[in-house]
Amino acid sequence: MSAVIEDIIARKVFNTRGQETIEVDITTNSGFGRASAPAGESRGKAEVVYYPQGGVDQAIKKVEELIAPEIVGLNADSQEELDRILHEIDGSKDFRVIGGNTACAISLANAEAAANSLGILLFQFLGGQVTRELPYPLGNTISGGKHALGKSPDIQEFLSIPYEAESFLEAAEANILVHRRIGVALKKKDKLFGGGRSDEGAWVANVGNLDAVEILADACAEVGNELGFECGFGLDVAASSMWSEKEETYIYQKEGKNRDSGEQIEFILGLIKKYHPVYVEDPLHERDFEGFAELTKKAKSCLICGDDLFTTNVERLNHGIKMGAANAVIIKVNQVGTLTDAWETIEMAKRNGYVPVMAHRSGDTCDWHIAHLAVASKCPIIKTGIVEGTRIAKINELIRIEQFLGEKARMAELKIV
Ligand code: 2PG
Ligand code: MG
Repeated sequence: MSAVIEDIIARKVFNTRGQETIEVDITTNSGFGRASAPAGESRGKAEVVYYPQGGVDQAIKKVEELIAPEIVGLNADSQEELDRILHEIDGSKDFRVIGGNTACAISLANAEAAANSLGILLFQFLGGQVTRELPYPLGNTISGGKHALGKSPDIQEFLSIPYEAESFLEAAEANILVHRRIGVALKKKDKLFGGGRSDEGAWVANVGNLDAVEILADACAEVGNELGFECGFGLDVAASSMWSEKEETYIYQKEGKNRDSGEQIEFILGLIKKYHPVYVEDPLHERDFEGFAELTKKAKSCLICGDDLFTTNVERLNHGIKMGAANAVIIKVNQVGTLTDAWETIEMAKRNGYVPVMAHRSGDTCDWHIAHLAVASKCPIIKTGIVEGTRIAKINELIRIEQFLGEKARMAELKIV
């Protein structure tokens, strides 16, 4: 069956933060796809530019005037060709002409339209008929850094990952239990805590970094004991947000402390040794490949993941691999623009023993496509929150995929190095 693109429509919608974002509809002669783009708050400097000058309104104009004439008539199942055309129309290195979020929404809407035209689900279209592995959910329980206001921790995310659950549903339930238990623990620790939550649905409370790590570690251990499988935890330090270029130091505002690069490495290694997290993201700022390499070498039984460090960019990942900078990489399509770009990065990661982690953005929409991308590309981890509507949209889609796969469904193989 063919899937010839007949129409493309772009519109302005809003993300969780109420910021304007772009949504795209693609109609083929036999199907339909819709996708919208998310937005980060703690962005890597090497990410593509989200919108052309003039913002979402200008991006919509570009879709109508520049992009539609080039892609109407194309076959939607030629994803790589479509993504190549988007690069060609843009002509820049960082999508500043049409906008990386414009490219992201078109690329995803097209894949969805192709799958829909063929009468299959998106993960089957991108991953093939034999795809059957579900990722482990890595979910945010306490927010800090740029994702929270007031006296919250400096570390951006305190994450739960039930990496021994036997099914996705079981893992999602475990994360919800951990999140709930942490809410109760925070009320005991912070008398003024009123149950406030961040954009990602994680708690926002007046607790220190170490208090938050302890509360998280305890909650994961307790829930793990109750459920009878290991419930690990992790951190997204988002260290670029703390790094002062001028003073060459990490500023821990909450703690009232500064740490230079060496002290930062020691601090993170100390946390790993004492609390045994299985995952640490962006422990150092985005230009410190050397620091990353030193930490990765010394850290035991812990994934060291680059987000701002790699920005899903294949060249930056290649550089990191050569240096031994990490052993996991965050994948966010809107950091690079198109599905094909993200796929290249995932493939390079896998060839080199890096764990690819499919991820949401802090400012997200109810778009659930990353659920399918994680399954299709066999990412063993998806980082997409635990509660809150735009996160639940992805979690619930994974529950549907698991049910759809029935007895064939398996949890992905995840080795914590
Ligand atoms: C991160 C993300 C998502 P943002 O740093 O991993 O949690 O945050 O989307 O703000 O970049
Ligand atoms: Mg991050």
